[in-house]
Amino acid sequence: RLLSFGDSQICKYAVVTVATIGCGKTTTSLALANLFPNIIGHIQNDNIRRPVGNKLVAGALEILINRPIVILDKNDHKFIERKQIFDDFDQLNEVIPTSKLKFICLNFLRNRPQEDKDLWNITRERILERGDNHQTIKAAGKGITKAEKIIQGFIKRFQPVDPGREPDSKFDLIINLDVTSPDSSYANVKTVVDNLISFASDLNLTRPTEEQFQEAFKSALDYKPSVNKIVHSKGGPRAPAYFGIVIPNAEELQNKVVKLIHSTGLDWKTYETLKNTDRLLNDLHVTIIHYKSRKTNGESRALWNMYVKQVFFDDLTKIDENSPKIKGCSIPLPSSPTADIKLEKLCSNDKLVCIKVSVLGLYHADGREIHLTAGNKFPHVTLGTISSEIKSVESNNLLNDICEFHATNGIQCLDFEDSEENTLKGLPIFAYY
Ligand code: DGI
Repeated sequence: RLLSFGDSQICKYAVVTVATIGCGKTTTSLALANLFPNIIGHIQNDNIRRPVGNKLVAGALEILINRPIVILDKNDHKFIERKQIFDDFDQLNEVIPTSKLKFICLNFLRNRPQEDKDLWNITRERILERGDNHQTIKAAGKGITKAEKIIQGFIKRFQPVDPGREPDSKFDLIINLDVTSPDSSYANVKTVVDNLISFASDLNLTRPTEEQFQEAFKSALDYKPSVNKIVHSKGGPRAPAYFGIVIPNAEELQNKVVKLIHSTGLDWKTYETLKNTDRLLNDLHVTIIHYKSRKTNGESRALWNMYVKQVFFDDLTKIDENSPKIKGCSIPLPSSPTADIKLEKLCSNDKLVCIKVSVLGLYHADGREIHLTAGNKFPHVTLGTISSEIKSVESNNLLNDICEFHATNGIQCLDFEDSEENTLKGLPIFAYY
């Protein structure tokens, strides 16, 4: 592939759309592809199987093998999304010399203010007319449909193209379009063609006739989008509260703990209290990552997103989030991923007892490793707390005191022996809602 490109002197053009829903991205893209079938290819984000990841850019690069222009049809309404496109090209493109790869922005919403009534009215009307509100579900209490809520979300989050800063400064050409007139897309197609003729002069494009424009546009308008077009654009099933690792045999683990305590001959008062008050937990788990961790910093947010949007996305889509029984439940992930853990340290203060563990690895059912770290700084199993007011999350504080501050006051600790017996393998991973 590297060689075949070398033969050609022409440039390759990645056309990136920046818009919100209903601005006519797909209509414009299809019309352009109709006009220049051997030159312009089109890849649509909505038609890519979730999780999309870098598949949009990967697909665009495939198209660029045989055609000089590809349109990446996606809203890209935020800086971070545009940046992602550039980053994905950087990472995936092994064929096209950087100097020969040009980026063109189709700027559908030049300087649109965020609370733009015209934009809202026109795109909303187009989408509702298209019949995308197939579920006329009213979004809770607000009196608007799910489709309308999604359109509104995109408009609210919209960040206009700013050529003075990255990532938008990386566009080689920005074509400003308009969406306010009733047949804006038709005019936009012509604007794009004229710009391509002059900017991509190496391609020697011929300007189509008025008739050809009309024909190409008409068949683009007739296109029936897949059901996904709106509903999926927001991306994803409901996120769980956390992902965890099941300890399938709680009794066996408690026996290991008792054995360890006995081996020292010391009193573990809190553990005794838990046993005598029947507060040792029967369902034990290790939290891998919690939804709330997103809030702590950008890295945690990215990690959470990896879990939810990439690694376990297909699992989450299979879980029936509308089931009334889902809240408060641990649901085994349908693809049956597993984890290996090692018991490290039994820890206790006057409130709780827990085991510090290390997560040795997470695995898909076929044995492939999931290359993600645990989001929890100190993965652990809480064995029990002395009252219902003391929540299991307090184990984190105890472990933080022990591991970060080497606290000893009122604290008991015991190391588990580093042995096979204390390594638990193939434990199921679940989502807790
Ligand atoms: O979500 P987008 O890809 O940005 O928008 P789309 O091309 O799917 O267009 C949304 C709907 O609006 C679709 O039914 C086609 C229609 N449409 C597109 N451009 C125009 C248009 N309708 C009118 N009246 N005028 C246009 O210029």
